[in-house]
Amino acid sequence: MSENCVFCKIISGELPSTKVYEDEDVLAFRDINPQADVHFLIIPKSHIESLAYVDTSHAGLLGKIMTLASVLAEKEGSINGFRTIVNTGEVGRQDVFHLHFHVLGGDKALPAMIYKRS
Ligand code: DGP
Repeated sequence: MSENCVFCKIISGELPSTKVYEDEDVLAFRDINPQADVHFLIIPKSHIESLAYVDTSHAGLLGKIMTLASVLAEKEGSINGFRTIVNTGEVGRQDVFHLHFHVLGGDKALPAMIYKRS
């Protein structure tokens, strides 16, 4: 747990979220500012700042997150595919510095690239 990290506060229950999935290692919850009809985040429960901070010891955790993406996308109603995005650091326009995998989808094709609606 990292003090002042909004996602650590969601994990601890200090801040509310609409949960999609939870186990001992990861939490998935709907994005507060959805950019598609389906938009949720999958995060590790351990505080890792970004994808730039992972190493081989995180391989199992990252594999679990990637595997969950397709299962949870379908559960959330994205039947015919989805997009995963991991914004990393300043160049990647990362806003929350707790590693998170965006999963976006729905029942219609997404734009070729994602631009923030607001
Ligand atoms: P990024 O720009 O990749 O760091 O995306 C951060 C995402 O986190 C952004 O799409 C909005 C979402 N977000 C930020 N704060 C909260 C929150 O308190 N609750 C939820 N559910 N999502 C949040």
